[in-house]
Amino acid sequence: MANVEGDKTLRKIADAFKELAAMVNSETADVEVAPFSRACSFVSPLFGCLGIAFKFAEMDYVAKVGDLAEASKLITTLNAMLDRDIEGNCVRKAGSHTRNLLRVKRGLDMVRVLFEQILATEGDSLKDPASKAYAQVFAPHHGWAIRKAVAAGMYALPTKVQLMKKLNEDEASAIIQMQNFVAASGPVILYIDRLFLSRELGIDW
Ligand code: 1PW
Repeated sequence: MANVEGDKTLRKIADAFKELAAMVNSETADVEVAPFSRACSFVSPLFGCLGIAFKFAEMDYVAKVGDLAEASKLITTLNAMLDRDIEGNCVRKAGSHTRNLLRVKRGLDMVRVLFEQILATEGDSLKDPASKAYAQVFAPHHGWAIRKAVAAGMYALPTKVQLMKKLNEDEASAIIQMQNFVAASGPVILYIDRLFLSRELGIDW
């Protein structure tokens, strides 16, 4: 199955997060919802490339990024978005922007760890890299049924070579873009964690 988004998925992801990282690293960091949700939307096709078993992960991620894109029409910054939910007393409510942001952040973190693991792992199988990324980022927050479904899905992952083909990447350029995303997403993820922690909202729910 060809990647309908064309041949620039990894580059688009890496470039968008480099820009976000530059905003985060600037002294006056007040990241806006629109560029954030836009950057996150570039990650969606990647989930789609990980096999039919991750269709649910993709659907959940796409819906939550879509909610943030909607929010960006009314609310300018991520800071303001959290403050509004605090005022509305709905931070942890299902479907709140703040709760969706926390889920989307985990999706980004999982891709970050997945790329780190792919870069560090020999061989063609994605099972170990994906299992480690899931175990580190999502498993602590998922119940037994979802963990079992994800474990089953690990057997339906494409191989590394198949993934490269779907992304229309050769290995050399894919390695560079994955390294770029790992480097750029780190500060962005930390920035989001700090949005929560500075308001004592916690990030483990
Ligand atoms: C790279 C290998 C692929 C591993 C992908 C693993 C991701 C698994 C995510 C599965 C999510 C689908 C099931 C939905 C779970 C929701 O209950 C949960 N969402 C997440 C992202 O954890 C919580 O969403 P909620 O209750 O705030 O709407």
